Amino acid sequence: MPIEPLRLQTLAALARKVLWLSSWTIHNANHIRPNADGLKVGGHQASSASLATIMSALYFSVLKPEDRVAVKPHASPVFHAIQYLFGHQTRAKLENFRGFKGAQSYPSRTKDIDDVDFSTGSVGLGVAQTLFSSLVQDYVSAHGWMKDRPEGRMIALVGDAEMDEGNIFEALLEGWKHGLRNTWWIVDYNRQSLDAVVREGLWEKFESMFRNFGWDVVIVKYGRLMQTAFAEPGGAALKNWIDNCPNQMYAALCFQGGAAFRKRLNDEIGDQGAVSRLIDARSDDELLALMSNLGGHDMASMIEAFESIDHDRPVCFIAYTIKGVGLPFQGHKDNHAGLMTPTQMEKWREAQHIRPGHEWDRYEGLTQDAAALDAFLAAASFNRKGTRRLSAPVVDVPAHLAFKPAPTMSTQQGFGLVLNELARGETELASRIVTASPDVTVSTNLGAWVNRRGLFARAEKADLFRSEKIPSTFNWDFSPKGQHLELGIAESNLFLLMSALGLSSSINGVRLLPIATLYDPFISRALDQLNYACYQDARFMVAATPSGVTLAPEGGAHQSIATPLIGIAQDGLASFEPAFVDELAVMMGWGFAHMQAEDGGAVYLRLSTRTIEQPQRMMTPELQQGIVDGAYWLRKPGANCDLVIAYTGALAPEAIEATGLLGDSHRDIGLLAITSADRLHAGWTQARKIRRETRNPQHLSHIERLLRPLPRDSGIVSVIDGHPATLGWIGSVCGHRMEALGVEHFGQTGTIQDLYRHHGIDANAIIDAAEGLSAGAPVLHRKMAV
Ligand SMILES: Cc1ncc(C[n+]2csc(CCOP(=O)(O)OP(=O)(O)O)c2C)c(N)n1
Ligand SMILES: [Mg+2]
Repeated sequence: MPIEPLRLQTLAALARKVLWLSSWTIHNANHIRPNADGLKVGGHQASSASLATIMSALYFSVLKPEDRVAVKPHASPVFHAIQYLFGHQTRAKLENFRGFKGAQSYPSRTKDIDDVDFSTGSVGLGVAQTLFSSLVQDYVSAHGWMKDRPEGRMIALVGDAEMDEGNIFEALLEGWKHGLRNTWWIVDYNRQSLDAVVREGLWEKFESMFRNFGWDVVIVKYGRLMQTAFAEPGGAALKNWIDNCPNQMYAALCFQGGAAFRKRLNDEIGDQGAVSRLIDARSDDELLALMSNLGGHDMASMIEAFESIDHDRPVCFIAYTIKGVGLPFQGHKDNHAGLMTPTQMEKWREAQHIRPGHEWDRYEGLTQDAAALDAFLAAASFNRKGTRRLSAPVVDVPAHLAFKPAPTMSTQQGFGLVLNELARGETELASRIVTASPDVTVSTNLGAWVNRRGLFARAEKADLFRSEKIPSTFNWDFSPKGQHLELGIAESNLFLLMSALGLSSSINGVRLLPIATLYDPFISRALDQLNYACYQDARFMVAATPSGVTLAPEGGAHQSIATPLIGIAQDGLASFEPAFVDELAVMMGWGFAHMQAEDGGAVYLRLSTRTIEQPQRMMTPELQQGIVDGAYWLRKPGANCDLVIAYTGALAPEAIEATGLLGDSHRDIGLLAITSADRLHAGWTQARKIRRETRNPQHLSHIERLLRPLPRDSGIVSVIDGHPATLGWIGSVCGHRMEALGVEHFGQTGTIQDLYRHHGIDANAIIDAAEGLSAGAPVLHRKMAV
């Protein structure tokens, strides 16, 4: 259907305004803001410019309230400019772009005020996030929770070089497996990256790849000016020249301008009668306007492309653009961080009919009537439902999560038992849990949960082994009611899926409680994805198992050393490492509540396959609090304590044994169970801050309350199956001498006992360390070699 001319004109005018405002925002931050004293904050005028038209088409006309968008990081100024025109962004924030509390360099869900749907920044991740958000929408829909809310399209604006990121391809494959729908990726095909001009013919690779995965591909190459010229006599020759012009050359000519285009065209096709007339009929400016009228800069072509989609299959739009279009450095290969000089800006300002001092005026320089523009923006379907952030009620979490106890267990096993118990019940909590695992569902003990709750797929699919009556431990039927999402091995997809599931209450208005399981060492494989999920404030639980060198039989390649430090350092992630299953049950219960709390976050449980003896004890409120706060006395020291052994996780038996053996030579030993180095450390930092701010010396953190009563000369030996620095800071809390044991090298295979001895984290190593710290009597007992 032809696009109504007035609508088209208005949209084109708004797109010009968006280009102006985004460039001005960057210019202001670099050249005008009072603190811009020679320190250029940059801002990517070129990278932004290439999306001004496409994004204006989307936001001002195409998007519906239920659609969600991930904007290419460097198009942030365009996004903010659009929201400014809508009235969702303030001038003060734009004037403070990239400044403290100003509009963010890259759109941020948590830091920006203008309703960013998905944060971006680390390229590739926002793109895949849209794919997983679409799968989550399908999940919510299949479970009957959408009510009468229409399904939205999950849309990514993608840089062409961004497509180099492998995580996008991993996601594509997963999307295909799950019958992806309602996903649009719009590639800003400006044929430039940060450093370079992209390879020739890249679009062909994109096209065949997307089609291969069942996507529709829409290539928007030529704008209306071009299409009109192609219809003129000689137009076919011009089109042929454009199609064959190498990317570098086209970019260089766009930079050089109309005269350069004329010379090159005349040199190459100028003797062909009709085409010469076509070229000669245009001034240099007109020729440049024609040659830079690629599809992505043509409002009519983009609207038409978007409105032509009449199905819910995923679509990849390849929109040809020029990086920096309309700006003096358009097409220059070095323009990624390019900034217009004040002189260039001044010239451009005049050309845009913008009066000095009126640069921020919303409609300055436009010929349209302000009231009509106001009405047009107010009527945009994007705004129809007001705020885009939804919410969902908090799901009740019982005070105690049950599990079937056994005298000896591993925490991994315990994790399976807690989930199995939840799966048996009919609680709201259980119905909102969604699990996923990258091909390690069985080996991370999720099997029992999946047996009871089933796998998710939009269409029913029975387990063939079961229908064929072949005995198997696992009866895995797929159905729209299933609660486990089966993923391929790629860990990247796991965390991006967690990011999507973990934002469901905000995006779909439906609370989900996602749980991921994976092998602990492979957290590093998708660390940026985990970081990204946390950055967006997605709420999920990760059970990472097995871990450390304790996974001995799994072999050296899988040993994880750094993950406890990641647990401490990762913002937005509360990390725990239980030794016993009753602790784990407390952590999981707390975790489900934390995942729903306003100021909560995601949760990481570092688990183990080591079977150890379980304590027979009551879970008192005090013990429960200690576990959640990060530590409790397994053996409380008295006033004469001269040694504390502090342990984490699977090394509990070594710590307990060493405590026993040291009993004869030490008067009074404390045994400190550390359940969360992360929360202990965070509490300590927080308490110091509060003390400084309130000048109240009484405000103590949990670790301070535990250690303060100890005599100053008692020593602390800490031990963890992970990097020793995880607990090494504890000595400085109250100034105790300390020796931190842990693992600093990996790769050696062996039995658990071999490896504990090799890495110096066994009972004897603890005893040796204690001896080194104490001035007291020599140790009488050591563990005999077996
Ligand atoms: C994971 C990651 N690596 C590197 C960067 C730095 N970086 C930002 S944009 C960019 C090039 C982007 O090129 P393209 O996607 O084509 O976008 P364009 O600027 O051309 O629009 C790079 C390397 C980043 N933001 N994220
Ligand atoms: Mg590019």
